Parts: sequence; structure tokens; C-alpha cells
Amino acid sequence: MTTPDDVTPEALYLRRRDFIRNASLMTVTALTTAGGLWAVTGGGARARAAKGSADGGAGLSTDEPLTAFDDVTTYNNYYEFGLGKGDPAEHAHTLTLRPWTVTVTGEVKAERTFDLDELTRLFPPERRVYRMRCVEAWSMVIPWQGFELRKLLELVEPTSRAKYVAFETLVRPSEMPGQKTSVLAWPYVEGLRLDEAMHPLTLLATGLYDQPLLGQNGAPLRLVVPWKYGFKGIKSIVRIRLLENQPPTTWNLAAPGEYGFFANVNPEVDHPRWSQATERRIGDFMRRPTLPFNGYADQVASLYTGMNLKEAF
Ligand SMILES: Nc1nc2c(c(=O)[nH]1)N[C@H]1C(S)=C(S)[C@@H](COP(=O)(O)O)O[C@H]1N2
Ligand SMILES: [Mo]
Repeated sequence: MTTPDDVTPEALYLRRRDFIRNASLMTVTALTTAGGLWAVTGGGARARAAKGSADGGAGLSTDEPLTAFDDVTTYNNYYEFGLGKGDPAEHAHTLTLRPWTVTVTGEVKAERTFDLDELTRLFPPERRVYRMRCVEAWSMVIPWQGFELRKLLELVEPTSRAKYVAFETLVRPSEMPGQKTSVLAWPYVEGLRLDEAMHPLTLLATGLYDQPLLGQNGAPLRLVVPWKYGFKGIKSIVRIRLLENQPPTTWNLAAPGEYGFFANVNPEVDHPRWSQATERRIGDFMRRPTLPFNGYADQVASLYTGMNLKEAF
């Protein structure tokens, strides 16, 4: 059940707006408590799993303690299944995951539709332990399995006109109850610049904690871009398009003053409604400082040289 304390700050804004537009769309339990959210909520002092083990991509994994499996799989944002942190775990297991296809189209020489199992045969998943930082100022350390997006892009051969990559989530309101509401515009869409998409850190994840992804984490295929805020990590992907122009993105469409296209983690650029200087690692009690590019500056800062960094965040 959705309680006021577990509704996301990202969604509270939408919920209020949505409520004004159509009071019958959603339950209204959270309307009264916008102020209470920054109290310590969620994972609390739950047990930690063991340290992360070595990975496939040399030097790309962190050896920080992993966030507990229970937290990674019950404290989620996935608005297709509700606005509460526990809603995806409660509802997403009903999503039909097979057959599942991913179509790659647009500015490519070899358009192609992949069956999900064909994709994992072509690109055997490897283990990558990444930090994840949500724009709501909480973070996790997650042991993913996945393959580098660049491998898929190289296979379909982007044309010289391709500058961006756009991603789309499945639309299936019969199984995704949130899509019967207008809390966001569906499908959920995201995008990267081509060089970001080609970066070895950028993953298409098929699993975590050595098992296939659960519905709440974006099964069967979701994007992971660890130096960007979590909302860039679009779930349950069915279409990937290579484009000449920058594609629209869901959170930028919903609240252009709050979320940009790049969404690189930057402790010095506050969200309009809260500070990004520190974060709460789920499972920890004390907050910790947030690092530029979520601690991946050495690997990715060079992608943004010459750019106004405020624009890149
Ligand atoms: N399709 C879709 N993808 C999504 C979202 C969503 O609501 N729908 N939420 C995003 C947000 S805000 C975050 S923080 C991450 C959360 O990923 P996790 O629940 O696996 O930790 O998923 C992102 N991907
Ligand atoms: Mo998020």
C-alpha cells in the first residue's frame, strides 16, 4: 500500500498537479505531507550484503559495500506501477516478459528487431557494480549483470547522421496500471548523446545480484548510466532509435524547469526543490557528500569539455 512517507518527491509534484487536473485519477493519500519526506525514510538500518566481487569490465566496478537485495528490489521508482516506493515490487511481477522484442531503428545501416534471448546470446552479460544516485538524493550500490550498449550499437552501425540515441518503455496499460493515468506522458522515454551511449560504463542490464531482473527493476532490459541521475535509467525497453536531433525525455517534458536532458550528477547544482549536495545511501544512517558525476568524473568528465557545466547537469 502507498503511504504518504514512501511517495517519491519526484512524484509529489506530479501528483499535486494531477490532482488539480483530475481529482479522480489517483489516490490522494500523499497530498498532505510534502514536507515530511526528507525525514529518514525507507531502508533504515537493514543489513548489508557482503562486499562486491570483481567484475568483467576492468576497473569499471566499485568495491563499495552492496546495498541489500531487499532494498534494491523493494525501494523503487517505476511510475507505470504506481507512485509509492513499494508499488513496483507489489505490482510489477505480473508483467509478461516473454516474448519480448527490442527494435533498433532510425539512423542505422542495419535496422533490426531482436528477441530478448537472442540479445543475451549475442552479448553475454557481465557483472558490473555501480553506484546509483536518484535525483531525490538517495543512492544505492547495485551489482548488475548486463552488456555494454555500445556493442549493440556497433552491430546495427549508426550512420554518420546519428548524434543521439532514444529509448522507449513498453506501453501495456492492461499490465501497467499507472499507464491508465496521466501522471506522466506514456511511453516513458529517455535519451543519450551518441558518445554517452557508446561509453563503456553505459549498460543495458538484464539482471542484478546474479539473477534475472525482477519486474520492479525494469525487466527484462533496462538502461544503466551510473554518472547520471537515476531517472535516465529507463526500464523495460522495447525500442531504441538513433537520431540526428536530441529526443524529448519524460521528466524534462513533465517538469522542464526541474529536469534537463543531460542530468549528470552534480552536487553544486541543486534541484529547484531540494539540495543535491549530499545523499542518503540506502541502509546508512548518516548522509554523505554527493560526488561530481556520481564519482565517475575520471571516466566521463572529458565527454563534456567545452560545455557549460550547468547545462550539462
Ligand atoms: N519506465 C520507467 N523507467 C524508470 C522510471 C519510471 O518511472 N518508468 N523511474 C526512473 C527513476 S526516477 C529511477 S530513480 C530509477 C529507479 O530504478 P530502480 O527502481 O531499479 O532502483 O528508474 C528510472 N527508470
Ligand atoms: Mo529517480
